[in-house]
Amino acid sequence: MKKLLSIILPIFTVALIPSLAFAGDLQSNDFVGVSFWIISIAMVASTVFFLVERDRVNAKWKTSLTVSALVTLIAAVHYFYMRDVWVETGQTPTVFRYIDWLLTVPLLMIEFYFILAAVTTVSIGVFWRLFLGTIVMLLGGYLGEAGVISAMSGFIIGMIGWIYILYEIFAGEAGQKVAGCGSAGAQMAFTACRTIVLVGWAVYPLGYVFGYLMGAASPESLNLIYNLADFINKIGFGVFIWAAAVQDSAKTA
Ligand SMILES: *C/C=C(C)/C=C/C=C(C)/C=C/C1=C(C)CCCC1(C)C
Repeated sequence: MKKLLSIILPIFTVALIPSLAFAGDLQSNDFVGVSFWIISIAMVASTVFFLVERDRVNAKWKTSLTVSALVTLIAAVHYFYMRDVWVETGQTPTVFRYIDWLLTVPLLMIEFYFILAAVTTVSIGVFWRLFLGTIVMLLGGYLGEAGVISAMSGFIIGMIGWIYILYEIFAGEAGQKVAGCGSAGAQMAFTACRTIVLVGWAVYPLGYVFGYLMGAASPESLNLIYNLADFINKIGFGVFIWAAAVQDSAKTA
């Protein structure tokens, strides 16, 4: 029954999502539109992958794979809508991006907690601090882009949130716990994911600076770069966790 559900659910999703948004005007020379399309399908495929692969790993890793699947599922739905906004209006779908970030970034943050919880004892405070950093980071950015506060204040507030997250996973409780957890699989996943948060995530504040503060990047290049970044930061993130889960499960099976 569980197995059946994990197969049916993704298929249902795949069948349903395209009907929600219809990009009838996608042109063959619209590379940004095409990239929206490719990423949206990759998100759907990853969702199926993570849900099916859940059956292969030990019980303690299953929640991590579920959360990875939720991240890519939420992103898939947003990507279909974002593609439509882009194709129909040629505008950057800022609101959808921020809603997607607001839903998926806390889920990515809780992954750090689950990786640690799978192999060692760790306080839930780790998650709450990462969650707080996320809210500050995204609220600052959004208020800045929406013009509620100045673009520069929004940037500074957003950077404080991000740096706080980085501190927690590199030097705070989370960073200390992983160093001494004794599981090679968990350390591999944690280290890869925090590198993504440092390097892969840097794309977004850079986009804010060049695109929004300086007006030096076109909407085309910005969206293309954000789309590629999301591919790594959402799907790649999940794949590292999947690899660790498979490795750790094989050892303790
Ligand atoms: C899947 C989506 C992800 C991982 C989105 C991440 C977004 C950020 C890391 C955004 C960061 C920002 C700053 C650090 C400062 C300026 C404002 C933001 C929101 C662009």
